[in-house]
Amino acid sequence: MTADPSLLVVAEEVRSALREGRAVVALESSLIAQGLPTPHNLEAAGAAEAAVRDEGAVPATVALDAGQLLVGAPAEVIQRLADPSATPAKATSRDLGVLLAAGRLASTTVSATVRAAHWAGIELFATGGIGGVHRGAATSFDVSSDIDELAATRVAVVSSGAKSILDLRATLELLETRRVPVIGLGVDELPAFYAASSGLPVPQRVDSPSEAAAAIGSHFAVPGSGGIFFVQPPPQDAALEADALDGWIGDALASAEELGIRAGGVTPFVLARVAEASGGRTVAVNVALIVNNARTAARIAVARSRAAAS
Ligand code: PSU
Ligand code: MN
Repeated sequence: MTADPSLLVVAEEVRSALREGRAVVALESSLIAQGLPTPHNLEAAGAAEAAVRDEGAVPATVALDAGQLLVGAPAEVIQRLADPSATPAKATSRDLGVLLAAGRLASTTVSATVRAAHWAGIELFATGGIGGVHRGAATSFDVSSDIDELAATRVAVVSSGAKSILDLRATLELLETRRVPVIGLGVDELPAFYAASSGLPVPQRVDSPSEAAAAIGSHFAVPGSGGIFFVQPPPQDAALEADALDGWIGDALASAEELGIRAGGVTPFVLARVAEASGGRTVAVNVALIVNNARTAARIAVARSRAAAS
């Protein structure tokens, strides 16, 4: 694929890794700009990149600035994204073109990051949790564009499932409808983002990075395949109990409704409310799972580059 050099800017380190067939992991930036409060957002961004490097892969955090889609955004851009006073926009894949034209500073959600990763030639991508079907979506029609982007775009996503502020059962059903494989990493159950278990079984499971890499290879080899979605629970020592979470999430969703929060505003609002209500406990687990997912994605990317080289 030829990249338009005026729009897509892939960092030199990322470009040479891709050219040499070395492991690269794309990271999103909406969790920095909209998902986590300061200073935890910048900490999480740095720790996720460090975890990827630790495993021998190259991180590529994605963002938009000054009319360029940056794959491997420099530290200075990540710092501005983490600063609420810079008021970065939140880009989903539909917004990329318009925000590039406007020259805006913007973070990228899962959907935009998946699109950017694919454009740059990156196969692995790590996030906290994808967006999905919101509770009450039957009337609000609020379904994250993450699902359709995953269905369409050949990128492997490593996550802790979908954020538990959502309707997880409906999200799993929609992923099935959209032909996105959902694969547990050493687990048979969909995690509930902040909590380890949702009670919902996942259809497939693998037990090592090399098994995950093999699944990615075969999935991508089947004509017409889009993305592939891996899930793992948050680290055990960080996970929260489902009971307390239900209350915080219910209250946050009710406030969002009362205040008339809509569209792209919903997820950041609800995440901020549960963070407040939990006294920061949801933030701690969110950071821990982001870093853990980045590490796992890097291990899979390394296994994938080894398999390609042999
Ligand atoms: N994971 C996190 N925190 C986040 C997100 C993911 O730990 O804030 C972001 C992702 O960028 C995801 C977005 O794509 O939330 C979903 O937003 P929406 O529901 O508006 O599509
Ligand atoms: Mn939405």
